[in-house]
Amino acid sequence: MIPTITAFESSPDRGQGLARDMRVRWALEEAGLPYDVRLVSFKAMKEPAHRARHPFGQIPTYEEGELVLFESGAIVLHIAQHHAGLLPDDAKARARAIAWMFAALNTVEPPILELQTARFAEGDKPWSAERLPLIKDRIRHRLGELSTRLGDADWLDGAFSAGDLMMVHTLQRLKPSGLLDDYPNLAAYVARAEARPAYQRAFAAQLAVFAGRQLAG
Ligand code: GTB
Repeated sequence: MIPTITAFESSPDRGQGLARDMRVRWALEEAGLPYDVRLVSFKAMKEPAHRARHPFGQIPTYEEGELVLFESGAIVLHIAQHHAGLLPDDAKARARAIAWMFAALNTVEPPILELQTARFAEGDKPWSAERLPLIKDRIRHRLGELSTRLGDADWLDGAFSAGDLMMVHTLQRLKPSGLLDDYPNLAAYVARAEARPAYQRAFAAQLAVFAGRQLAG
């Protein structure tokens, strides 16, 4: 059964792969699975038909027969648990890879999201200029710890896993800030992941949505 995912009809990142459907596309490509995409507008995302799939009116969602999922982490974990290529067979290594997925979402991503909020949603507030350096320090702290753990390894725990997929997509959001540049091993880690054929296919697929809209417009 070919799953259907949802993605932005018009992604604010202009096809740079930063929206979270990219994680799901990438996981599906790593697993070698075909998928369909339903594009949704910002208006449609908040309407009952989409809210039935996603209580918070967001993307991505994942439909596979009667199963409907939301939350990119849950979707990637579901794909990884049912198909080879994203989690190790060994039970302990598998548990550690899942821990890295949670680390990406619960430990590394929150301060990165704070930076986006402070810049784009609160940039005009009088306290914004004072808050930004504090958030950047929190991000640097996490990056330093992650950089130390990664060391000169290719991936976080042995072979590439869904943990790396989630971590890399989380770190990519930092690129415009320049903060990653101070951690050459993390920048190389992101570049290594981006060179994977599955990543390239997923990136091209979401970029094609943006390019198609440009042509149509
Ligand atoms: N925790 C959820 C998950 O992991 O699936 C978060 C889902 C989420 O934030 N979805 C966003 C969304 O639907 C898109 S990915 N937003 C619309 C809304 O809430 O109304 C976040 C995102 C959006 C845009 C960019 N960008 O342009 O760079 C990057 C990331």
